[in-house]
Amino acid sequence: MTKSRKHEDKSTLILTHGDSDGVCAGAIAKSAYPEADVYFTSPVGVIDDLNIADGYRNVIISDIAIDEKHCMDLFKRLDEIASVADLTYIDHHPLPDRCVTANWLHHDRGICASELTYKVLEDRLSRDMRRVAIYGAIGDYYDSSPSVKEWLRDWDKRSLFFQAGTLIQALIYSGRNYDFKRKLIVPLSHDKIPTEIPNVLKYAKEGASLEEKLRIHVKHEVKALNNLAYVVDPNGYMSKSAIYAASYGQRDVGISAEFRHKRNAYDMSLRSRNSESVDLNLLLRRIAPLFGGSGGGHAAAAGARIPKDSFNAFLRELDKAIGVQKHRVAKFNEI
Ligand SMILES: [Mn+2]
Repeated sequence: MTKSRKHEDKSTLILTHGDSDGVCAGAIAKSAYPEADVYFTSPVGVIDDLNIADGYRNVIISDIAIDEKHCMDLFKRLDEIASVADLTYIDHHPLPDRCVTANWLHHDRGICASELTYKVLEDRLSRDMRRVAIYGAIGDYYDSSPSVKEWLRDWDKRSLFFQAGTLIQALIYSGRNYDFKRKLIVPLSHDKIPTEIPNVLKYAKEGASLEEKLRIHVKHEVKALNNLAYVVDPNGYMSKSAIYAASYGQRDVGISAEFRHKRNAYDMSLRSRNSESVDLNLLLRRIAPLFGGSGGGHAAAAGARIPKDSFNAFLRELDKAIGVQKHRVAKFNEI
């Protein structure tokens, strides 16, 4: 009995993203299926990584955006898997227009992957795992959803924010250290508080001190156009640099750009502090291709890659388009 049960549990595979929302979503899924194998993947890597799904009877994928370029191939592969196994694909990133819906797809743009994973697997979960979902929500800036606000009332939010901030800072510091992330999933799936998990406090402290150096660097190096502020080669966390570029440049949109020699292009992280008026995903999907690049993501947080020679022209065009978008929303609100 025990043996066959174990065999049944062994047949679950979880593929998730390596950021804090992805790790929390993975831990929640692991809590629902304790014997599951957990691997980290990415929007670009997921098709190849799905090769390991062969032989599993239950496959859960969380927080992996469906990439525009590969969405048809990915859907085909996922349909194949769904025909021989139970497939649950949980995501909250914008879907490419060409994507049709499927019965294995659980999609909601309004909440983070951790909250959605908790909701999809709720029958198998302890109610306390809501706390892990809240960590993920804070990590992805999705903590003002109705459920997260309600769930927060069950906790002392000062203690919870301390745990969430510590976990998120440690995960950002750990970068591509997937060994650390894999080891973290197990205690997190048991709802162990992050400060009790090995190395979490140490990494969080290192991360905080690096971030402080970066903040001061961005403060001195930031440049501003009319609607956006940017910093080039901040040599540190890209997303945090973008946040500090917006705050010290005093603009709605902050950008950090890093030159990639291999690609002769700039990789960018963008943040909008006014995502109701300025939707970065919409802007980038339209403008980046005009400059031979690509881009997209969320309304408030996005990424882009632009060839070196078009970088300055791209920034000016984006700056102009942000102004137009803001103006339109302001006009609409007047009516
Ligand atoms: Mn996410």
